[in-house]
Amino acid sequence: MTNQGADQQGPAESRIFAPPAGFTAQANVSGMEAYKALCDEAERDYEGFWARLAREHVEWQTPFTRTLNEDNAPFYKWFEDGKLNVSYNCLDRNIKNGLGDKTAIIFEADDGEVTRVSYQQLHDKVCKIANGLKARGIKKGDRVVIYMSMSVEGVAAMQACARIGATHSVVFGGFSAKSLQERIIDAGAVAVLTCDEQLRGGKQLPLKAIVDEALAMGGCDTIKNVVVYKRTGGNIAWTEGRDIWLHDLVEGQAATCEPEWVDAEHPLFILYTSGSTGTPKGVQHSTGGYLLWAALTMKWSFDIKPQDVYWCTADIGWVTGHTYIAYGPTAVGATQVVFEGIPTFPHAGRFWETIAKHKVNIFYTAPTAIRSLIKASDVDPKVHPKNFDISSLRLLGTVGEPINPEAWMWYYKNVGGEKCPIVDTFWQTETGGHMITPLPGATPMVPGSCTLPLPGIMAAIVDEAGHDVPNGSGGILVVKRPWPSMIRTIWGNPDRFKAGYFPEELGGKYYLAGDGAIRNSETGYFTITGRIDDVLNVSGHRMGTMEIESALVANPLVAEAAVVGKPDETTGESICAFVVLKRARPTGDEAKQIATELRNWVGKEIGPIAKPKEIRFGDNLPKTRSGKIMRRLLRVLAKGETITQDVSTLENPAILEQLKETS
Ligand code: 6R9
Repeated sequence: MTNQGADQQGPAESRIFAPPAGFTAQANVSGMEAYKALCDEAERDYEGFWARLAREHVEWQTPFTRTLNEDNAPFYKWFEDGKLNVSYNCLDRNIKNGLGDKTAIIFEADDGEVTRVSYQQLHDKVCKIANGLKARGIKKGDRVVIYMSMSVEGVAAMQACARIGATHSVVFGGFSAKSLQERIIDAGAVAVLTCDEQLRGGKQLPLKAIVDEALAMGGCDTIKNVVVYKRTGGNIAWTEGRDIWLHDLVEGQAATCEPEWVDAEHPLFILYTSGSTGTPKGVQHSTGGYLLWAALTMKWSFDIKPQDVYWCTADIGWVTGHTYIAYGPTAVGATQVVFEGIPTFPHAGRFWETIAKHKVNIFYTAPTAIRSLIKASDVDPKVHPKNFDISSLRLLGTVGEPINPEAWMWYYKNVGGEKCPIVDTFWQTETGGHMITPLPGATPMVPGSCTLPLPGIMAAIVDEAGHDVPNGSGGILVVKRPWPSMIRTIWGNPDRFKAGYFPEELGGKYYLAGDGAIRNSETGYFTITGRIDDVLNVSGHRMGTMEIESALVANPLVAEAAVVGKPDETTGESICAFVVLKRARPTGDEAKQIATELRNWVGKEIGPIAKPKEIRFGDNLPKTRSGKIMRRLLRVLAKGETITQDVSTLENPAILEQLKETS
């Protein structure tokens, strides 16, 4: 492990922005004293702190008596003898509290059409789907893959699985048939829920056809049902007996469904994510601990209030769409916008236009989107936020990657009008919810810093032996104590879970996030300096370099490939692949043509998001005498910088010259 962190003095950013006084006055966590009081409570009585919160923010069918079980660490158990149902907590509980007629979802379709769904209507939809799934023999403990676009039905499908105790695994609609097939097999899923087609940016994109292709690849015999939500009415193939329309599945089903009361540790979902080695891993989350943190962070980080209109622009295919669309907002009875489209259709002012249209108060998006919209409004001033009435905003958030201070300042000034706090929320698929973030009514903000851990989150920075490093020195980000919403295991691979997240080198007790970080000497604020492993972050999407390399070498033309990240102004990082072919090194048009072919190949193997932006061909790759590829040097070459490092250990230094340029 190496830390490619910021300079050892700590980040140079010195601007500091206090939360607006008016915001603090009304905030759920008001002022730093309130924040510190919560942190102190957690320090004083860790289990008591979590038990109190779990009783206050979750409704239990059977109360728990044991808060944390560490007997089989790192396979921690939280609230283990408690029973509950997530969908009951997100729907019935709100209806019981008088919110039945409140809008749960404002669905903003790709073409701008709006559909409003109340809590009662969402409840009925979820129950009908749940009953329909049960009628097809799907039951508690089964795995169900959801391969759907952004829709009310997508959220309802997730909630319906939760209602019957089936464990869902949502696969992002941008993944290829092969990626879908691998996930179906790994999860041993019994059903796939999908759409005929998805609608994005005015285009109809196939989903059902990709499911058909995935299932035809073989190995998916466990799949007995493919449920299809009709979104566009486009032409699709049909397998009798296996395929069923969603509207037929729910036909005649009751609008009530007794929730399946499950143990707090019951797996609510599996979500596949990339690691530094091997195939994507199925991150398994719990029911009780996960729900607690989804609800609580809505209240703490997003300061959610009953009258708010909240909008998270993520896709349900990513963890952000799980915690901060499907579960968090519904758990707290909020009204949220669910958006089907893309930020640039029909124009790059779509986000601001939609905020104005629905009077959005809380807006949560990714730095990559902000950066691309800054660029777009430089090119076309008409799409600049100042042309839209976005004065309803009171809080902004970012997630997915570090936000550079310039983009933060633009967001703060032009979107927030210098009156909205920004919560730069650091977290991961594995953490289930926010970990390090400003509290909007408490923490003074520094652009580019995710500031301080949430109360109860024992984040720290250590060296490679697991020893604390002083503030101002970079190191490895860890969490020293288990927390309720943490990953429970990797589906079907507990050894990989233990070795990967609780490595022996760090003493086996600390959760290893996989990111480098540094704390400011004066404020103690955290700044994330990026992954310390071979994981890339392209537009906030996580991808393993190994995965892309394996996809490349699976092509019959390719002998060897090495993939590195290259800093990119808009996407944060971009993928640069160095490739050795089995035939002579191509140049000119031939190189261009093969590069296109390989890009499309990766698109088929993994999905369009994994296509390398740049491919360079060499007769070989730079290797040490023992045959190890020197990725460090490739990173320098990718950036177009001159190599200043010692290359005397290289077997073949001449190769560096050849790999300097894009073919
Ligand atoms: C929620 C999510 C996790 C990785 C994480 C880190 C990066 C996320 C960040 C951030 C700096 C932030 N990351 N939020 N880096 N500041 N506010 O994105 O989950 O897809 O699993 O990615 O994203 O590198 O390790 P996931």
